[in-house]
Amino acid sequence: MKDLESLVARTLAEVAASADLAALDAVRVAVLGKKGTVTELLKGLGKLPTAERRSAGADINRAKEKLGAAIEARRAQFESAALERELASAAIDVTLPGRGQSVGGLHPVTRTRLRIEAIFRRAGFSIAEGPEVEDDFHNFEALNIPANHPARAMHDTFYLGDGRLLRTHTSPVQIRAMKLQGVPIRVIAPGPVYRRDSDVTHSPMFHQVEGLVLDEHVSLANLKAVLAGFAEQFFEKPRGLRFRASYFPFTEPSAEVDIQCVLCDGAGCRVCKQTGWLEICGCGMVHPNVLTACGVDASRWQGYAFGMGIERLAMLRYAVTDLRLFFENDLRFLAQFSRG
Ligand code: 2NL
Repeated sequence: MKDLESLVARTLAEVAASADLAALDAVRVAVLGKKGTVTELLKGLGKLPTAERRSAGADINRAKEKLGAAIEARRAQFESAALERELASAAIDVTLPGRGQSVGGLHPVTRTRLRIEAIFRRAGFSIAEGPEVEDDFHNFEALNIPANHPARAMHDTFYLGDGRLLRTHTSPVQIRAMKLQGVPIRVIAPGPVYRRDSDVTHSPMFHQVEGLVLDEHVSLANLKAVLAGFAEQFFEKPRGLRFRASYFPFTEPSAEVDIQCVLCDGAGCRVCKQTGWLEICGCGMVHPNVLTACGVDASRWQGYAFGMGIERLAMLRYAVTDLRLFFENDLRFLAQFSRG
């Protein structure tokens, strides 16, 4: 009985000293496990004289219960301490100030593209898209720009080295539309284009919208009316237009279109360089060679095409004087656009 008392005292001390759940479990196994000291004592009861057996059994069972309870209590301590630690580490300070939220918006170039698309959709145009990586045929050959044609130099093309290239205009989208849908056709092709050109007024990637209308009786007068209507709706005011004769390999005749300055109403300012006019568009009647290359009968069908820079239109509409602002994505700039 003396041994039992000291075993209990020693074990209680060990339970109190155990540093973690694993140490505690080692104590439990050593005392109460299948081969534990207390378990062995119980097994040995049979060898005692009958007279002592009863009270010894009661003593050992009391010791066993006492130790079991002490171990259980210590285990509960460890578990609640672990829970406390976890709660403390995951604590959220709900009194901290929030990070705030701000509403995003569409990029001014996107806003401008959507505005252009809406105007032309109302005028009966459909909207076509196509690959940005193109081949020589769709970007040049079909547009009456053969190899070694001086017009190729104008385009400062990015070549991929395997015969493919980054489209220098969205005309190839219209070439594909002509081949696929045939005539009559009334389509615009907005999207990014690429040119090896980078300075204050040129970006290697910019956005263009081209338009193409082919039918049996489409004339230059129709082109003038459509462009005048577009300019009036885009700038929210009727404007004078003037056509200057120009040259593109894919149109004949060709013209560049100026609009009366939207900032000074033609009086002369910094943006129009005191001329009162702004160039907004290149255009012309589609060259018969282009029609033929797309399988369209040039003796029956004719029409016009035009091309405009979307960034240029965005600059005029929003009175932005530096093209590069559109590509820097500085939120202090972008956050200023909420007008459609
Ligand atoms: C400009 C000039 C222009 C076209 C683009 C075109 C497309 C086909 C056939 C014929 Cl499929 N022409 N596009 C025509 C004239 C001018 O763009 O200054 N763009 C910014």
